[in-house]
Amino acid sequence: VLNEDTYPYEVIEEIADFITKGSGMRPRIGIICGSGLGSLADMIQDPKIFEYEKIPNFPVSTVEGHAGRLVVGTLEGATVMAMQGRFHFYEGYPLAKCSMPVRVMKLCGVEYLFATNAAGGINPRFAVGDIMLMHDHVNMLGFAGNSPLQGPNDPRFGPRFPALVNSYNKDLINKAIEIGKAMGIESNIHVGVYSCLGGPNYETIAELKALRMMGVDAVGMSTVHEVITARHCDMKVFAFSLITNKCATEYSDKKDEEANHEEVMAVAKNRQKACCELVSRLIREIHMA
Ligand code: NOS
Repeated sequence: VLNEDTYPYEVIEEIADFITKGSGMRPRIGIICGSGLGSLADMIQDPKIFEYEKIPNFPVSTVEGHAGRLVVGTLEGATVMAMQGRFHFYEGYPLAKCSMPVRVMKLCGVEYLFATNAAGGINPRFAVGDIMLMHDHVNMLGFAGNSPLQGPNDPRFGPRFPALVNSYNKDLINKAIEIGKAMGIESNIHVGVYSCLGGPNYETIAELKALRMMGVDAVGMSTVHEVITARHCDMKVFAFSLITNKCATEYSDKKDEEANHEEVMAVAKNRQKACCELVSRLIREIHMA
């Protein structure tokens, strides 16, 4: 019987086999769709769909705006698998469980992880609807002694003490900047630092001020544990935040400065076309290279 919260190599292998056999594919690129960005997976051609509840030993996602299925197929000629619905710490799952699907991707053959998220903009230069290409992160959960890599290390995935400098692939960031120019949205594209908090509550003003002082540009409740897991097993990582709201870093009585999930979803819906184009063009470049 599987202990709910530990996923031995053999179990991950079983899940990966289920997906590669069921789809007849070994995908090369893995995509994680952020809140409201599920349409990234809708671009996939000849999709084979696996509902999370039908995948043996897979968690189910509980967040509004996340469908809860894996979509395997081709995009711009490349074989891809996309998670429509990710797992967050605030759902009550341990981090290792939240990022377990990244290991499934690895054993399915994935070399590149594309992680996307909706995030609050802390950098005052960011506007709602902008895209921030992640070039680094501050792992607040890690500061607090939590990591998806806690517990016994299985060297078949990676080393006990993985380095995380240069986690965000520079070539892919540069390519994405060029694509942004070609799309005519360069003024809406930034490069910055993301931080993940546990959630589900949004941040206080004092917390946002503190994050700003630490050099954080955008804040959310996801992605970092997935990136750590992906780097541990030596995947190339590309990640971006869609800025769905501006975080107030000064005290004010204005109600409209409070973050809320409806706004997050609405902005994501509005901007998903640009996000889809960025992702598909970048995948095309990887596939052609
Ligand atoms: N999200 C945010 N998380 C923290 N702070 C923010 O300002 C923010 N904006 C978007 C909640 O709406 C969902 O969207 C992200 C979080 O990751 C969360 O999953």
